[in-house]
This record gives sequence, C-alpha cells and structure tokens, in this order.
Amino acid sequence: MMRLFRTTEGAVVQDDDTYYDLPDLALKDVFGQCEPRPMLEDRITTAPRLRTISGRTVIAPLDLQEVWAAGVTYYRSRDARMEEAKPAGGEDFYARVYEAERPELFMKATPHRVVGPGQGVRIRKDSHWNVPEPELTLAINTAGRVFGVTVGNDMSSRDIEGENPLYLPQAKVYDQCCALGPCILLTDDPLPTSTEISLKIYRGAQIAFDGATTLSQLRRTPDELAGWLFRENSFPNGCFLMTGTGIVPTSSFTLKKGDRIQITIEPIGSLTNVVL
Ligand code: DO4
Ligand code: MG
Repeated sequence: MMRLFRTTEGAVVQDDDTYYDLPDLALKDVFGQCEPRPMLEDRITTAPRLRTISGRTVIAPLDLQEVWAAGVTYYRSRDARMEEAKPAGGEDFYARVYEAERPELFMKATPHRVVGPGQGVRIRKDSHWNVPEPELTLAINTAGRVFGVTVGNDMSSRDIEGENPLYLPQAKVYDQCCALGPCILLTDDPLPTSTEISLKIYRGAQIAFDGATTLSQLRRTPDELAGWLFRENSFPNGCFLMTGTGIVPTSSFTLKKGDRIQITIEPIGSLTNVVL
C-alpha cells in the first residue's frame, strides 16, 4: 500500500513498511499527473529512506486544492437534516436530493481553511449546535480521476443550516471548518463497501459520542460523485471531494470547546482534532 503524507519538512511517501523523504515534491504536481502512482514509484527509487515518520509533524495532505463536499448521501444524514429543517419547512429538499440523480455538491473549503492531524478545528461563535461530520474524502487529479482517499471532517453548524437551507455556506465554510489527513492512501479501486468509518468524541476522560457506519450505506459511488463535480468545472491543481456523513449524533448533542474528535477509516488511519 502506498500512502502520501505532507509534513512540515515536505512530502513523505510510505510504500508498505518503508518511508521515503521527498522534500521537493509539491502535492499539486501529484494531482497534476494522469497516473500519480507510477510517478511516485519512480520518485522513491532515488529518494532517501526514513526509518520512521514519527519525528515529523504531519500536516494536511494538500497545498493548492479546493475542498468540495457532497451532502445527504447517507440515509442517516437525510433523516437528521429533515428533522433539523422541519421547523423552517425545509425538510422536503433533503428527501428530494437523497433520491435525485443529481447529488448535492457544495464548496467546503479553500486550503487556508483546512487543518491537519492534531490541529484545532473551530465552531462558529454565532452558533450553538455543532457537530463533526466524518467523511471518506476523495483525492481527484486534474483529469477528474479519483486516485486516492483520505479522512475528512466536515464541521457543521446545525442550527444555522436548520434555520434556513440557504444559509448552508455559513453553516459549512469558515476558518478551520475542515480537517483532512493523516495521509492520502493511493487507490486503484474504491475501498470495499465493508470499510468502517468510526467517530469518537472525547470530553475530558469520558467518551461523549461513539458511532460507526460502513461504506455500504453510501448511496452514491465515488466515481459518480467525481463525475458530477467535474461537469462544467475544472480544477487546475486537482481537488478533494468529501463524500458525505453517515454518522450524525442525536439532536441533543453539540460539540464543546476542548472536545477531541477522532475519526478512523482503516486502512487510511485516524484523524484527530481538538475543538478550539
Ligand atoms: O445538506 C447539507 C449538507 C449535507 C452534508 O454535509 C452531509 O450529508 O454530509
Ligand atoms: Mg457533510
């Protein structure tokens, strides 16, 4: 398995158990390849080996990529959003987009709004009902091909979205609203549908939330979502596409400052962030 990390000292590629130091590799050049894997295989033949990556600070695996997101791709998200939008009369739109051929796609973050493993995510000061959304996130090259996957957290303000679906950009896009990492796992095929996505939220020594889903619950395929995103849209540096959440805590739950959010998708790894 090949994994691509970005660290404060540059890129590191893990090929099975060996790490290779590629300080001059820009991620935009990986996303610009028709076939990123052969390019990386070639680069590691002359790269110095590292015994471990543990001395490095791993950061979000992007440089110039936009992050987009798909929504209401799991029944659980449809249900939770219908409940939160009901008082404002907006629930019908969620039911319709879950069934529709055209998926919901929205712009989630530009690179400066994205944090990596161990960094802080934020909740908006003008919001009182917030959740993390643990999402399989696709790495897509400039040609629109999904070449890898990472773990993503689509932080969301449920009260703002619930008040009016037209407020979605404010519920979703703000400073430190998105976390990605710890690496891009290069994939030739989609992950098996049995792949588990788990979310644990620690509050002090307690677990405040613990839940899991599998990719079998995702209503759309990665290629289908990428195909819609690339319709009439070009990405000169490639992009990321979050595939939606299948885990939404019950309506009484909201994040608090200091909560530690841990999202795990094996075989990619775990993404942990603290709420600032
Ligand atoms: O419809 C609003 C956003 C949905 C979303 O982010 C999700 O389902 O993951
Ligand atoms: Mg989401």
